Amino acid sequence: MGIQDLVRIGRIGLAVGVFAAPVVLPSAASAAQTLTVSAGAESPGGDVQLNEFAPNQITLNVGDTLTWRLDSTEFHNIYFPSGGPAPEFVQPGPDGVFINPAVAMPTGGEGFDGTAPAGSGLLNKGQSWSLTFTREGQFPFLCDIHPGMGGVVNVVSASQAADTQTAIDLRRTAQIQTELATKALPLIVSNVGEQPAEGVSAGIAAGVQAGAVDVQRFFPERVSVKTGDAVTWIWKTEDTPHTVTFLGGQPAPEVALPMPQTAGPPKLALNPTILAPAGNASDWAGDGYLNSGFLQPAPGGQTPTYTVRFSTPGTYQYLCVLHEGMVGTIVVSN
Ligand SMILES: [Cu+2]
Repeated sequence: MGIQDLVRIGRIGLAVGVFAAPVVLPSAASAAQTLTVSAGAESPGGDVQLNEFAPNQITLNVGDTLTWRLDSTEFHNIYFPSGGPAPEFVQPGPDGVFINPAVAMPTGGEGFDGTAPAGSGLLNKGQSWSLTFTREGQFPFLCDIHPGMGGVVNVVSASQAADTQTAIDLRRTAQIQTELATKALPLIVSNVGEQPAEGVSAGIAAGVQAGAVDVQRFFPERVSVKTGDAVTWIWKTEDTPHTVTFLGGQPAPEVALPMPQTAGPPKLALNPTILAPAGNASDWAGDGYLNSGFLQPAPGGQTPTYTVRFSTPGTYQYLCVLHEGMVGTIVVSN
């Protein structure tokens, strides 16, 4: 989720882990060095999100520091479970659905020896997080938000060969360009839209995805129908939730709401206004807030769809409130 609002709230209300990228030391043979990798990547327009670390296998010498820089609109965290469980991103409770503080907030210190978890907290585009590796070993890490997004830091003794920034940059560029060319482009080109169901005039794919490659678009983006026609959106991704939201002149709702606690930092609740369906989709007159709610199947559940019948001529913009720039237009004419 490119939830700028959430992280903005986090920066105001919480100490979300933000560290300035350390200065890269001159590459003297035995001096500890700082190397930088990407957490997340994206197409130039940002509509294709690559939910992966680039590169995701890094070899360091003991004492070296690795910096992860957020290079995507989608937010991520970096978490070293150190043999323990990976925390869930969201936690449903009796009073709402909350972002897990173990994901949202930094965990551990600046040095890491693999004996306890370490985590960055939520990072937004341009932010970075660094960890200095003080012991040899193989240390797996992951993003708690995106299933399958992970990597390994391999820490070797000072006398063994380790990565250089030049080698990392070459691997990063090759990885990102390969993903965009061989996965994202075919996904986009092959998605010509969805067949409408019976009684429906147009079908629209709400996002398409192949593993780490997440295309955050509606296909087709612009659809023309007649008054009284219905349009169905079909959730086409593998795990990314989307919404179909007509704002009806209102500002886009915040994705996460800080809920003050009697002690400690506020809890971040997912806004019920975006989680739940709202408005009369079976006969929408083109005004007022109309929302699908989260389009994302329960495990093993059916593919979600959302159908709106349009009763009033007009040109209606809609968006996914979770993904910046994911927009579409429905033109309704007599
Ligand atoms: Cu979306």
